[in-house]
Amino acid sequence: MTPGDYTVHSLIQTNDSGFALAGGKIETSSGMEFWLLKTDANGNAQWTQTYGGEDDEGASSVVQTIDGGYALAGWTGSSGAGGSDFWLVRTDASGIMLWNQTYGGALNDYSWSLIRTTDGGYVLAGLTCSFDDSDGDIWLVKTDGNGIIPEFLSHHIILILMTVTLIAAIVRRKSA
Ligand SMILES: [Ca+2]
Ligand SMILES: [Ca+2]
Repeated sequence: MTPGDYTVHSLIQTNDSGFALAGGKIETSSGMEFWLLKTDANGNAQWTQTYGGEDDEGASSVVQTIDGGYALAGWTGSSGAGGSDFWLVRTDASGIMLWNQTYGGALNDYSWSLIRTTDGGYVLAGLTCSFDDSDGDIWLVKTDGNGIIPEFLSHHIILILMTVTLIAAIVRRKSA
């Protein structure tokens, strides 16, 4: 592939009877990028957006969110924990990025599928070489509506509770 080339990996119908297509676009300066194209009901392009860093990233999935925005998932080599990581990008209805999150370990991790869950969160599925037994495992990542993995959240809550308990114990000892 050369600069200007595209790949398409995902197609959905949007809530205005148009379509959204997601994949990768090769840029001259920044390698492959996430690429999102919105069309009207007749397939006429309305707008297109790209997202990414200096290294390669590719979008494998797009879903529409309740507010008319979009969530794209795929992989990025530009940020994260090392190699490629799962990458989740949330946009508004015009494709402007609102936030993004990476998930993964030191080796290559590729997200190939994305769904929106009934609780307003997301589930990404793909391949992980970071958290596997030998030559790659399937990896499911469940996040809340902000792309945060709830386990991380509960770890933080436990840490806060432990800190509060410790401070309370110190205060009790000092006042005793
Ligand atoms: Ca890139
Ligand atoms: Ca990784």
